[in-house]
Amino acid sequence: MAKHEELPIPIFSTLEPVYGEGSSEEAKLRFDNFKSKFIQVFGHQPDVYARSPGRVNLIGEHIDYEGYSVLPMAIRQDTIIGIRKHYDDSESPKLLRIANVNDKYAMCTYPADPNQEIDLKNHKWGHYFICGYKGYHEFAKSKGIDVGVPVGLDILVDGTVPTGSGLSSSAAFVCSSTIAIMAAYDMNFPKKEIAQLTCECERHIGTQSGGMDQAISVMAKSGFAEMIDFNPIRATDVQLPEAGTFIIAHSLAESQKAVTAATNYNNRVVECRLAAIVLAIKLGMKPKDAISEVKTLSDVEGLCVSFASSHGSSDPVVAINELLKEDPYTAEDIEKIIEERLTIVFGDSPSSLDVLRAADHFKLFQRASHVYSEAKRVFAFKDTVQSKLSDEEMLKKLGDLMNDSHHSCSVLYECSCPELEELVTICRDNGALGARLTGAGWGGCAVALVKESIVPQFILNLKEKYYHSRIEKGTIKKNEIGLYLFASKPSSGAAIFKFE
Ligand code: NG1
Ligand code: MG
Repeated sequence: MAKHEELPIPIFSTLEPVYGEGSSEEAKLRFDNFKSKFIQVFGHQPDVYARSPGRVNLIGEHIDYEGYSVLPMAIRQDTIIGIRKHYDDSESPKLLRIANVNDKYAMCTYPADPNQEIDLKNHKWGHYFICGYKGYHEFAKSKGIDVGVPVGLDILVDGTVPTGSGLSSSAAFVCSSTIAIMAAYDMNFPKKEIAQLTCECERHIGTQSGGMDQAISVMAKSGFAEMIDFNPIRATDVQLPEAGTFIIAHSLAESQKAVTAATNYNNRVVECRLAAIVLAIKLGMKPKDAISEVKTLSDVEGLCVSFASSHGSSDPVVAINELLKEDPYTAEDIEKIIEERLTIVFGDSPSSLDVLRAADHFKLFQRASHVYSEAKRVFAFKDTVQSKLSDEEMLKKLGDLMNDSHHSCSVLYECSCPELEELVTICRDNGALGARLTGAGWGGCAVALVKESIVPQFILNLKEKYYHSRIEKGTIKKNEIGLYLFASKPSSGAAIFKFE
């Protein structure tokens, strides 16, 4: 049998395989409304639909772009895209018209030219579709597939993943867009290729993302979390313990990664690259070679073996304790070590140059400590899940790893925020075995591991201790609470729907 990741995106003619027997009434209603809206806006039905889910990352934060494995699961919240090609297209210029089921998002219109530049200075919600559009055309070109002259497209979007929440609404949107475009052109490819492609697509928005979100959105399997490895992308099923439930709770602080990229997400990517280069040099590499060859902290791990002969350990955490200083580095400090100007090192990356302009120091020790220790926690988490420990012991150990991960994100990576700190503390005070921020951080959601038997009480307590005051202040409405606080089971990955 072909491996899961070698299979193409499944094509279904009914909703049940994705939304299940029980929840299919709700899903049917959603798709009926979706179709009516499509007809109302464009005067026709869509040719084809694609869906791709959001995800919650259980452990392994901010390490995917450093080449390390992560452990997310897909959630039921997703993005649906309906798409229709203009067959007899006399319209000029040819346009992509992107509408949303939610009136909050006004229709966006773009030229059908796949080579258009995305205007990153003026962020529009439709840009995420264009990421998929550009990316698909680049991919097709690289495979020698002739997509033909661009035609107009009508597109409708319905997303249920809360935005800016660390649950990857962006990847759900980019993946469903890319898959819808691909399906509109009657094409399909192995999931692992689509995971790689959609990751590259999302970079068009200006974040130097790793590939976790797209990989899980495309490759998820119902009932399993997945261990995602990179280079090449691979997914391994991880069966979670039944005695525990993962609760997702939104801090209600929105993290706008596309807007604040230079000061947070891309800043960390640049700091990790610098830490990797400096470490490689300290481990004996020539500065010139380090600059050209070392891209991520995982690239340096092999060099630590040489360090073992003098220091008795090849653990990169031990190496950085010896070789990097705890005080922040200035640009000049680093330039002295690497014997090159930073603007030259990052000359081919405009978004990194933005980071260099915005930053006056770089915390290389702290960022590298986080990445190397977090990478180990992912394997410890997977080993614990697969161990023979009793339920009690297993959940306790998983909870401890989640707490350690949060501590590292908060103190070493500095990607938490006061609201997340408050929320994580409340989770732990109310019986969570572990709780941590999930996704990029700086706002968004926490994920808590809770014993199955206390789930209802835990949710009640969180409502009272975190959300009540926010309802009183008018931050959210009482009837919206279920959007921000819910238990989550691992859901299935991307799918195409073609109804008769
Ligand atoms: P969120 O903020 O949940 O979309 C981001 C990155 C991931 C990963 C996490 C941190 C994008 C699309 N996703 O996730 O690749 O690096 O942060 O672990 O930028
Ligand atoms: Mg995102």
